[in-house]
Amino acid sequence: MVEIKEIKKVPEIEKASIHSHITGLGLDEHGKAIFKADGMVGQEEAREAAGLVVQLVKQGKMAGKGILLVGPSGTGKTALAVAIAKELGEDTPFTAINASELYSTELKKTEVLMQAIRKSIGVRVREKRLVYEGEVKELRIKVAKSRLNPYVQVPREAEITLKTKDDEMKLTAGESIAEQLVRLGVRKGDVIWIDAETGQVVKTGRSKEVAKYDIGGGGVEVPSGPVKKEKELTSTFTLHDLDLNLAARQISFTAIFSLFSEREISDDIRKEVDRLVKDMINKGNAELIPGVLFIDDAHMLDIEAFSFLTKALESELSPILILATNRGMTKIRGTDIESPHGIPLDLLDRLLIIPTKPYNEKEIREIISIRAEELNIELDPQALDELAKIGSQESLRYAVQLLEPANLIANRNGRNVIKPEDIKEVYNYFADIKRSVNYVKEYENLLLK
Ligand code: CUU
Repeated sequence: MVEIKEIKKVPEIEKASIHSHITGLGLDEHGKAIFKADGMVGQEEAREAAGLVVQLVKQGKMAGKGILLVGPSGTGKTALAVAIAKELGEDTPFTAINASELYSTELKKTEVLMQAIRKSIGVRVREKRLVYEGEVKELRIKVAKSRLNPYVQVPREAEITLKTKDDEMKLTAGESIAEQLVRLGVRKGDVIWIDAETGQVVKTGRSKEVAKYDIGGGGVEVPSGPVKKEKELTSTFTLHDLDLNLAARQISFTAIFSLFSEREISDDIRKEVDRLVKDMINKGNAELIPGVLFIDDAHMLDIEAFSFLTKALESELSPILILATNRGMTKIRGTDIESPHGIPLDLLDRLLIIPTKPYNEKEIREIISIRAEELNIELDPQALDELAKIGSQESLRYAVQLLEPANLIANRNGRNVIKPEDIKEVYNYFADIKRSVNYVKEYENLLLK
């Protein structure tokens, strides 16, 4: 039986996204916004402006420039940034951070920014790899209880019988391959490739998952097994993935490292990765994909962060920078200087500003209905009206947030369709910001004692 060597990937915690319904800007062939398309609703002018930005990016005319989205909270600033990334292509990296994240970690703020920038630059690699190829004839995943949560079972080991052209081959593989097989939903009859060096699994056929390419490859023994062949694989990584991979190699405590992924990456590692990537590009084996870095609440950035970003915009390796804010004139953090949106003028000069406007009830109704569909939640039309009203009186985000608890209540009442009374019930359970502030005011004397 062949043992596959494997390299553990640094785990990423997938955030359940409230923007998962957005697949693009929803523009027609003349760049005009369709009222409801690609998961986007209304906000026509901003979407059309964003469409122009996408065109400029594609023509290489956004170098050294960025975008500033200005508008009240819940007016789709994040949604627009997501849509721009989607328009730029399927594997365009998208990173969203809140400016306050810079100040809430052990890491230096410029390090947080640097990591965010490198997460937003993709490298598409084409490479000939030695792979095991075959149709899955039998697959057994052994599971164990998770250490973190004993009620959850996690894949521990996999035994795969691959039917190859003229043979059958049994492979045993450890945890990370077992995990990948589960994640890719590999079933009997699928054709898969397993990288003979890194143990990364690629499934072909039903899903078009990309391969994971492992940089360097140094020190990994290729097991001598039967059917191995050379295959050209394309995979996309971010520069940050490659930094982490190389860093993990160097300390060679991959497992321990993965527990502490919040870690400073040395300049040496970044330089080495840049060198490797440039080398691959020169050889025609890789290309860069500039992605989108979205920074929300940009007025919370301080003067140092702004100068770091201004410099980053000028460098040859820069993502598309999209800042967002809901502030007008305010002090630039770390100074006594007032500036529009709290952003220094030299950076403002490089930003194209796109305003976003509050939604009307009809638009809110459509957005809520798209979210409900995305979450597989059914609302009766009156409940949707009720929620749209709440959305326009309180806030869109509050209304969207009520969907899941309202669904729970409907289920408890033996229904799988949300009725207006369920909406009323959750509305009473959970306060919107206005009511919670009033509540505190009302009981100020008691609460502050
Ligand atoms: N079409 N869905 C939309 C949408 C539109 C917003 O977080 P968010 O982007 O607002 P901001 O960053 O300005 O605070 O919007 C809140 C939610 C999440 C988003 O995907 C959805 O509403 N949304 N505008 C479809 N035009």
